[in-house]
Formats: sequence, C-alpha cells, structure tokens
Amino acid sequence: MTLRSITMLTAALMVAGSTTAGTARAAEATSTATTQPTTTSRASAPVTARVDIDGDKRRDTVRLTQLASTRSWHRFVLSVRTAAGRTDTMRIAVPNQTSVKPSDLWWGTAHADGVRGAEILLDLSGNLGDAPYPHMYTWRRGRIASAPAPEKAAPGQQSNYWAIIAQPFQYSGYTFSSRNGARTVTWNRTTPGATPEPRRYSGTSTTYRWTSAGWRKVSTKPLRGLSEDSAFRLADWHGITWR
Ligand SMILES: [Ca+2]
Repeated sequence: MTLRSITMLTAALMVAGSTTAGTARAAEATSTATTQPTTTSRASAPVTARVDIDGDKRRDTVRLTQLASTRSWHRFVLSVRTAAGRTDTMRIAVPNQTSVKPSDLWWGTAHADGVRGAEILLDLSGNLGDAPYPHMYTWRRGRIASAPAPEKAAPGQQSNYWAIIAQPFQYSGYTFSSRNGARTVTWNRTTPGATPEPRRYSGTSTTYRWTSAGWRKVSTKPLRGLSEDSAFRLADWHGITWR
C-alpha cells in the first residue's frame, strides 16, 4: 500500500463509514471485555491472515480481534496460533477518537527482518487522516514481540514505530533489500531547507544490517538537494510488500 493509496483509501473509508455503519459486520465481543464503561457493546469483525510467522515454512494463523472499547481507548488483541500449535496474544490499544475496527489497523504481513517468518504491521492511527502510525510485530522465542525500527533499535530507545512520514515538513521511509545473504534496510529521512520555491530537501540515508543482535548501523550518507517529489518518493516502504 502506498501513501497515496492510503490517502485515497482513508477518504473512501470515511465515506463508507458514514453510510454503511449500520450494516457493518459485527462479531460478538470476546470474553475478555472488562468492567470499564464501554462506548460500544459489540466489537467489529476480526482480521485473519494465514502466513508463516514462526519460520517453519508452515502457515500460521494471525488474527486481530477487537474488544469492547472504553471512553478513552479502542482495545484489540493480536493473536498468533502456529501450525505447531503454539499460541500467544498481545494487547493493542489506540486512543478512542473516532470509530475504528480491526481492518482499519491491519496493514499486512511481510518478511522484513533477517529472521525467517513474516512480520506483522499495524497502523495504530486506525488509518484515519494522512499520518500513518505503523507499528511492527514479530515472533521471538515462541511469543509475539515488538519489532523495533532500526533507528530505535538501541537499548533504551527501542520503539516499534516505523517512521513512514510524508509531510512537507518531513519525509521518511524505508528501503529493504537482501544482499549476499544479509538483510538490510535503509532509512531515508529528509527535511526542507529554508529557501522556498523550489524548496529543496536534505537529510540522511542510513543503512542497517540484520545481525543476531538485531539491526546494526553500517553506514550513513547525506542526502542533499532533493526536490519535494524525490523526497516524497523515499517516504514509503520500498523493497517490501505488505499484504
Ligand atoms: Ca509457521
């Protein structure tokens, strides 16, 4: 999914949400609903994907299920059941600013890092507005785990927010590749210079290689003099297809 298609999809969802809310499929809320005040009594339909998560080449079941919302939070459960029978779950919460359902958070799965098995990407903005808030999850030692962004992989600053940003004040995106058996990702980030028309963007292109200890920086080079179109093109996922 590209940023442009996200914007178009968001517009379509907002239209659809205003016209089809009454016919939206609903599933029974799970038994883990809490006693807190709720704004919805029933949760929306879960998203389910069949993909190899644990790397044993057998397809596993990934599911994002919605729990009852509170006044402040929409609450979800990400679950994985492997072909081998192992199950784990992780709670996900997003601010309750407007109605969202699992399909609004679901971005897709893809092989991102250097460990066999797919990663899971959720947009914790709920696919609303033009600022995605992608968070990545993976499978480690039999459990669902956060997959930190490479620039936040150092202990103490780990965050599984991946900075996909396409705003005039900042463009940021990631390019994945596999070279000589090593998985790499390059984080490109630019900001505008002070001179208007034509505005030029500069920043850094930092490449990380996957190691047994996670992403490790291997090089940084400057980006200079980019047109806004060029900066925009970097502000997406490249070399990887979330589906
Ligand atoms: Ca599997």
